[in-house]
Parts: sequence; structure tokens; C-alpha cells
Amino acid sequence: MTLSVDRRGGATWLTIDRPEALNALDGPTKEALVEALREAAEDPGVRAVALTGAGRAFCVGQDLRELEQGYREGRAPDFAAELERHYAPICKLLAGMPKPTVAVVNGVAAGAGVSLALACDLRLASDGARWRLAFSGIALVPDAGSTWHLPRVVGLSRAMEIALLGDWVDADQALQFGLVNRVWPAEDLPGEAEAAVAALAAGPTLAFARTKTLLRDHLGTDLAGALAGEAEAQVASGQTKDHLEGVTAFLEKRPPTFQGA
Ligand code: LHQ
Repeated sequence: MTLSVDRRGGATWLTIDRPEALNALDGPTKEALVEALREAAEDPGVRAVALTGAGRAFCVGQDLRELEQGYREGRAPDFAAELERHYAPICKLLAGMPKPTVAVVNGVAAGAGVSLALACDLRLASDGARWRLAFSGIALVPDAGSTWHLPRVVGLSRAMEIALLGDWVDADQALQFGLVNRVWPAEDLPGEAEAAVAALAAGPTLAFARTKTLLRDHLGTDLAGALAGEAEAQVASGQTKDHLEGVTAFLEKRPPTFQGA
């Protein structure tokens, strides 16, 4: 298997496990990712999803060797089918996941690997992780949702810089750009990320899901529309068991125990 799927507490950890190819995405890995993300989305017992890579890389994007034969024979690749079959579903499943998603960026991220990290809600990284969009190096446009996510995450000017200049972005720059949320020394990343993901998995899952939808949708909504969206989501949130527990816990001066319901 090139994707390991571990349930730890209320979280599903997906580890791309092709360290010899720096976790490049070949067909079976992409199929497994689609399947695992679908299951995580549908399983109410899963309350957070973490995506990481085995070995020294997070993910270096499309497995270029998989396409080698066609290129050597001078055939243009069928990107339409590939994007529709794998990359679009993976991107939509990550971005639309009704629970928090975290990219735990343990090492190099390139090409569609950057796109996957961008489609997650949060990016927690090691100080050794470096980033390169890499598409321009092979005369392609950024894909797998990165033209949508990147300017939203870092702003248009930085997005242009990352996409057009194509330099490596190191951990300090990634923090400065807002590309990552937190950076830790490599040896501390596993423990820190585990704790952060566990805390998210113990959170008010339904409120988190609605918060994600509101923040994503309201980037393209006017204020009146946003206020209406918030009101609708708040009415529903106010009727959850977790809301009752949260307020009761506050009144009783104890930490809340959320069930994700
Ligand atoms: C790889 C790859 C790789 C296969 C390293 N594939 N094996 C395109 C098409 C369709 C739809 C979706 O989107 C895309 C966009 C993409 O994602 S295109 C791919 C974009 N990624 C890249 O261009 C990154 C290519 N890799 C590199 O530039 C280097 O490997 C970096 C700078 C990441 C790391 O360099 P090194 O630390 O020197 O490691 P290495 O180059 O020796 O790589 C280790 C192995 O991993 C090596 O295999 P080998 O059998 O020779 O030891 C590489 O061939 C393999 N590998 N990237 N994308």
C-alpha cells in the first residue's frame, strides 16, 4: 500500500508512503487518497483529518515517471481525464471535508503536493520543509486547486511570486508569507502536530464544519450575504448537543467535552 490510513483517537492520519519517490503521486496512491478521503468525510467517528508523507518528503506532486513512456513516445498526456478522475476529487474532498483538515508538512512539497497542502485548512510544518510550485519548470499551469487556494492563502502578489519566479520557499519565508500556520524543529513536529490534530478532533465538529463553509464561501459573498449565512449556521449550531455542553461547562467552570454532535 502506498497510502497508510491510521485512526488515532478521533482523527484519521493519511500518510503518503512512497519515500523512495519522495511521495510522488502515482495512480494507486491517488486512487487510495480519493477512497480514504471519501471514507473520512462520511464517517461521523472521524472528527479531523491529517495528511503527511513518509520519509524526507511531504509530497512532490504528480509521479512524472508514470508519464515517462508516453512522453518518450512523443504523445501528449491526457491531463483532462487525469485531473477529473483524481486531482479534482482529491481537492474537493479535502476542501469540502466537514471536519478540520491539517497538512503536516514534514519535508519537501512540490507541484501538486503543494496543491494538496493548500487544500487543507491548516499547514503545520517542519523547519526543514521547503516548497516549490514547480509547475512552471515543466511548462504547466498550477493545478489541483492551487490557482484558487494560493492567492487566498498568501495574497495575489505572493501567489504571483511563488508561481512565476518559481524559487524554493523555505520555512522562514513560508511563515512570513502565511503559507504555513506553524513551524517547529523537525524533531518536534510529530508530537506537536499530533497534539494539534487531537485537539481539533476533540473540538465542536459540527461548528467547525459550518465555520469552514462560512469562511470559504464568504470570500466571495457581500456583507449582507455573509450575515445571512452566519445567522442560518448559528441557528443550527445553537441546537447542537455540543453548544449545550459548551455553555454548561462554562457555567460549571470546567472544560467542555464535545462529542461532535
Ligand atoms: C520523483 C519525483 C516525481 C517521480 C522526485 N515523480 N519521481 C502534473 C501533471 C498532471 C496533473 C497534476 O499536476 C501536475 C503537476 C505536478 O505535480 S508535476 C510534478 C511536480 N514536481 C516536480 O517537478 C518535482 C520533481 N522533483 C524534484 O525536482 C526533486 O526530486 C526535488 C527537488 C523535489 C528533490 O531533489 P533531491 O533531494 O535531489 O531528490 P531526487 O531528485 O534525487 O529524488 C529522489 C527520488 O525521487 C528520485 O528517484 P531515483 O529512483 O532517481 O532515486 C526521483 O526521481 C524521485 N522523484 N520527484 N515528481
